[in-house]
Amino acid sequence: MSRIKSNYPILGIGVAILAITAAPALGQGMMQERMSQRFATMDENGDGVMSSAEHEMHTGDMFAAMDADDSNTLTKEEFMSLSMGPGPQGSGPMAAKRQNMMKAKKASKFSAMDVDKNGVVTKAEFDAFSTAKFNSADTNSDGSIDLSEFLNKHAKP
Ligand SMILES: [Ca+2]
Ligand SMILES: [Ca+2]
Ligand SMILES: [Ca+2]
Repeated sequence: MSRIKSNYPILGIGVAILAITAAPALGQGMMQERMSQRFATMDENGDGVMSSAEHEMHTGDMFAAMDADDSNTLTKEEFMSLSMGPGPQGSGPMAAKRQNMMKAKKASKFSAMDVDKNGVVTKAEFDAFSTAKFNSADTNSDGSIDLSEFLNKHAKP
């Protein structure tokens, strides 16, 4: 029994070292894990691929969720207010920097979607953008997005 007991501290150090060296890879793995989960929720029928119909359904839901006043158009405020806030990345200067980057990215995405630059994104503009995104993610052009295509698009290191 005493032998097993004395082995524990060594095991503990080993795990600690492993945790430190694996940390950067872990962050990426967590991202992939999150994206895999997101993919699974979008794959409604669970056949392992996201069809364009499933994608449309999902983006339609997203649009409806953002369109707070049901006007069938998105203002920049509506778009920016989605999934903002502290989030899982925590607080502190690094998190704030990351949030600002995300904000800037979202703002540029909004203007990319607002093709006619009238300050609002209509459902048609949103759909056109989503379809273009779907097609660019579908690298083998089989009309659906499998997990590897999805990860390639969303979880690049
Ligand atoms: Ca599916
Ligand atoms: Ca517009
Ligand atoms: Ca595909």
